[in-house]
Amino acid sequence: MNDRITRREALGLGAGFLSVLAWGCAAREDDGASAVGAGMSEAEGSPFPSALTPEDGYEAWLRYRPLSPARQEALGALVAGGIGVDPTATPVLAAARDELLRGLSAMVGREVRASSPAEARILLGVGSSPAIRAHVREAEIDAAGDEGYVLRSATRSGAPRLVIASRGDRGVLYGAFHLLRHLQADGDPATLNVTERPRLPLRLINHWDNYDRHAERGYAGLSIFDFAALPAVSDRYHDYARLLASVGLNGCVINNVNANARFLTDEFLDRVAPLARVFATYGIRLYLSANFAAPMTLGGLATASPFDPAVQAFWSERARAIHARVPSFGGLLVKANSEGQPGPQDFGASHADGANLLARALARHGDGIVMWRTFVWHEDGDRARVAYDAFQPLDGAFDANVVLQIKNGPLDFQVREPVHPLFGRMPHTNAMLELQLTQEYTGHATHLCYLVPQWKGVMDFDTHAKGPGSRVSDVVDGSLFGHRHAGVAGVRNVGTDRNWSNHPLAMANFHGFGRLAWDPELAPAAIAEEWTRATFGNDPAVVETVRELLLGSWETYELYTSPLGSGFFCEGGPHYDPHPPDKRYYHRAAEDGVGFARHDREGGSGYTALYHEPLAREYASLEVCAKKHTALLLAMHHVPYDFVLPSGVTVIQHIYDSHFDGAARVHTMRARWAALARAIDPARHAVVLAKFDAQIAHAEVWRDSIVGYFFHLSRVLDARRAWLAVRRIAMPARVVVGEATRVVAQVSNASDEAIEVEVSVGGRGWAGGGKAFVPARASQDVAIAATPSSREEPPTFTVTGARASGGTLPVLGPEFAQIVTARGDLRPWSWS
Ligand code: GCV
Repeated sequence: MNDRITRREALGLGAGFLSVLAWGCAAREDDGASAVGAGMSEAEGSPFPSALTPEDGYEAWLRYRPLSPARQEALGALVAGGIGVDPTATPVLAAARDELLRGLSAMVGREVRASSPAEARILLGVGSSPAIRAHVREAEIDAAGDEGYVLRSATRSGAPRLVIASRGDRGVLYGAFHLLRHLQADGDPATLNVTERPRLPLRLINHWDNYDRHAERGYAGLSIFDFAALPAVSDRYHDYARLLASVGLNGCVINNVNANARFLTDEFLDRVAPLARVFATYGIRLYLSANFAAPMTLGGLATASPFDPAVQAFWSERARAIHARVPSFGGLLVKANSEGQPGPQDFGASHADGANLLARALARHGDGIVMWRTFVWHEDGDRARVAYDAFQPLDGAFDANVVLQIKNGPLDFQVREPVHPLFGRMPHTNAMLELQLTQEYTGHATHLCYLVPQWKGVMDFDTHAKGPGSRVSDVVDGSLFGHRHAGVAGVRNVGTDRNWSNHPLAMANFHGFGRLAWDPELAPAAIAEEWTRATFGNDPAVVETVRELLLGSWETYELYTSPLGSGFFCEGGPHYDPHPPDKRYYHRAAEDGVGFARHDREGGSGYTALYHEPLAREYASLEVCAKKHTALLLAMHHVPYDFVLPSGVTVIQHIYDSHFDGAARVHTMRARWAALARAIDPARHAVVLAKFDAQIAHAEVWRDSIVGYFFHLSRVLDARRAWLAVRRIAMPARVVVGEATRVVAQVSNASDEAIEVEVSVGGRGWAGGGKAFVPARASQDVAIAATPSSREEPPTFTVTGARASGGTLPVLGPEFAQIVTARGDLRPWSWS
C-alpha cells in the first residue's frame, strides 16, 4: 500500500466515529429519504441491472444517441439529400459540416453524407453565397454578425430544407451546434426558425495549468495540455475544441496566470502552433498568460520597467514572434503584483503603465488584447476594497486594447460574496468578468455545486451605474459603457480525467458557463435542463430529477458551509476542509457576534460606499441590508448572535438550522439520484452515487465544525437540538509507535445539563481514552494518553480522531482527523 490516503478512505474511517451520531439518521427519516431508501437499496444491489450501456462520460454533452423512430422518420427527408456547404468550405465550415455528419448520423441511425449545395437539403454557408441568399435575406444575415446565425426551415420544390447561415464561418459552426442541441432535446426540425448572436464578445476559458502539467486548483487529473509533448497534438485536443465551440466559447488561455516566462519563448511558440490550429478550426483563439518579469528572465535585461526602451523593444519583439507563429493568437492574460507575481509596481510604475506596455507591443503586430487581472489583495484594513482602491483611480488610463479582468466578487470565489463594485465604477475602461468553474471553495470535485445560478445572479446584478437597469451583463457585453472588448472568462474545471471533470455532474458547470456567456438572459433552469437532456437523455424522470439536483446544489452547499455571506470557513491550503479559526480575519466570528463591518460609519471599512445608490445606502443600513440583502448580511455587518433576521430567527439559530438542514439535504439528493438507478447507465450512475456518499460524509464534517465552533464562541444553545461536539485535537507533531502520546480533544457540551463524557482516540492502531466532566454550555479540553500501536513498522498511515460519549446526547465531530505518515509525522487529512 502506498503512503497516501484517499479522501474516501479518510472519510470511511471518519465515518466510524460519526456512526455514533443520531443526526445523520434523523436527517434521513425527516426528509422522507427512507422511503426512497428502501427502493434505493433494491436498485443499488439490483439483480436486474440497468439495460443501458455503461458510459465513461468522455462524450460529455456531445453524446448523440438515436432519436425516437418518429423523429428519425421526420429527419429522414432532410438528411436524405446530405449536407452541403456553400461556398467552398473553410476549415471552420468543414468542422461545422463534420459535426452535423457525426451527430445526425448517430441520431438518425444511418450514415448521413456530405453532398453538393444543389443536392443538399441541409445547407450551410456564409452570406455571400447565392444558395444561402435564396432562403435568408442579406440584412438578416448581417444582423446576426460574424458569430451569430440564422437557422431557417424552408422548402424547395416541395421538399423540406434547413439552412444555417451567417456572415462568418464561426456563426455557421455555432448554428450547427444549435441544430444538434435542438434535436438532442427531442426538438422538431420542421419548426426551427431562429436568429441568435452571442451577447458577450470575449468568451474564454482560463487554464491555471503549469508546464509540468500540474493544474493549480484542478481536481480532474493533470492539465489537458501536455506542453512538453507539443507539437504533438492528441485527439483529446480536438475533442476539447469541439466541447468549447459547442457551447459558443471562442478563446482559451492555455497556461497558468502564475506564469512561467517559458511560454513566451520562440521554442515554445514553435511547438504550440499546431494546438492553436486545432483550436482555430473550431473558432477558438489561443491566448497565453504572461510573466511581467519576462524581459529580465528571458531577455536578460536588468529591469522590466515599462518606461525602459529595451523593455518596450523586448515586448514588441515577443509580440511579433507570437503573431508570426500563431496567427490566431488572441492576446495575453496578466496577473501582476499579486500573490508574488511580478508587476509594474515593482518598478515604480502603475498597473495602467504595465498593461499599456504589453498592449502597445501587441497592437504593433496584430489585433491581440491584454487581459489585466484586478485580483490584487492584502489583509491590512479590508481586503474587499483593495482591488477597488488600486484600480478605480486608473479609470480611463488603459489603452483601448486592454481589458480589466475582474473576479465576480471582491474576495476570492466564495460560495457567496457581494458583486465586485468595480463593475459599475470604471466607465472608461474595458471590463470582463472572471468566474471560477473549478470548485476551489465549493467542494472540489466531490460536492455537487452547480454554479450557474450564482453566475446568473452576478450577470443580473444591477450596478446602478447609469441608473436602474445597469446590469453587470450590460457592462461585460460592452453595451453599457460602449466598449468593444468585453466578456467573461471562466477558470477551467477539466483535466485528463476520462470524463473531463472528475465529478460527472460538474461538466454541467462547464456547459452552463458557455451557455450563459453566449446569452446571459438564459434561465439557469433552461440551461440545466438542456445539459441534462444532452448528457443523460430525455427520460422525464431523469430530466426533472437531475435538473432539480443541479439547481438546488449551490444553495445546499452554502447552507452547510457558510452562513449569510460570511465566507472563508475553510483551512488556508486546499480550501476544502472546514477550519473556521484559520480565517477569522474574514468572518470575524467572536464571542460578541459575527460578520465583517463594511458600512461607512464609525467602525466600518467604508466598503459599502463603493457602490452606487441605492445600493450604498441599502448595504450600509443594518436594517435594510438584513431585510433586502439577507444573504449578504455578514459580508456587510458585524451583528450579535441574538440579532433577529427577517425570518424571525436569531442569527445563531439560523447558523445552527442552516447547517443541519444543508447536511440533511445531501441525503435527500443522494436518495433522489439513487432512485434513477435503472434510468441512467450503471457506470455513470455508480460514480455519482459514490460522490454523493463522500459529499454526505464531508457535509457532516462541515456541519459539525461550524455549529461546534459557533457554540463554543457564543455559548448559545441551539433551541432545536442538544449535542456534544468534539472540536479539535491537539497532538505533538511526531509520534512514536508504542509510546504514549498526549492528545487533547476539546469537548463542548451544547446542552443545559452537566455531563460526564468519555473521550477516546480512535483509528487503526491507536488505543487510549479518558473521562471528563463537562458543565452545561461549556467547552472543556480533555487530555488523553494515547498510544499508536500499529504493528506496521513504521506505520504506513493511521487516521486518528477523538470520540466522545455522554448519555443519550448525539456527538458531533471530530472536526479534524490526523494522518500519521510513514515517517511518523502528523498532518490533518486532506485530499490524497
Ligand atoms: C492562480 C486564489 C487561488 C490561487 C489563484 C489565485 C488567483 O488565491 O487560491 O490558486 O492563483 O486565486 O486567482 O490568481
